[in-house]
Amino acid sequence: MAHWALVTAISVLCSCLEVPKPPPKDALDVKDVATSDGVELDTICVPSGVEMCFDAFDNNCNGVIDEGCGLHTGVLQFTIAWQQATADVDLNVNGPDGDLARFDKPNESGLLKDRDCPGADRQCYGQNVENVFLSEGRPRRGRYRVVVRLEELHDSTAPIKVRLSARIGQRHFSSLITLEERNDQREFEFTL
Ligand SMILES: [Ca+2]
Ligand SMILES: [Ca+2]
Repeated sequence: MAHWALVTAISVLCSCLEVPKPPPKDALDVKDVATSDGVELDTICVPSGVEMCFDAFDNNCNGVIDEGCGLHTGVLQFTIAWQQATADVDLNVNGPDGDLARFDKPNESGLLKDRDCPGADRQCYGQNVENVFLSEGRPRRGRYRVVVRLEELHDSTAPIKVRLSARIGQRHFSSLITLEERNDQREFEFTL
């Protein structure tokens, strides 16, 4: 009995002295970034105040874009915003498997899209934001291709200025791009 009591006491002691595991190595190391010619990409977030909604910018630099605004977020997040109410700009994000993030269900990479603006019935009310985020699973390594494209001007006047921000783990990327005419697009590639 004394032996078992001793074993129990040791195991309790050991559980109390358990050394915490070191934090996992950052699996979201960004190995490479590429953009269309002439596109500037900021990689340092400079706080400008409290978070503002629907500007696709991490104003408070907490690593999350437009939080508290009804958008979904995740350790991967790609967001665009533009001012002209009727212009139709699309955010197309392909995961490492080459599959496009859609609305109905997560793609092979776990990416999901949660807004389509301006929307058929103008349901975005002039607050034009599109957002793609990691909805399930761990981020897959590989190349994420992000395309921002001016689909239709409708009665808006070109050029259309679009803010793109991306959150990749702890990394921040942001770019203000100018789409000059219908079908004009800019591309970004983030390789994890
Ligand atoms: Ca934020
Ligand atoms: Ca914001």
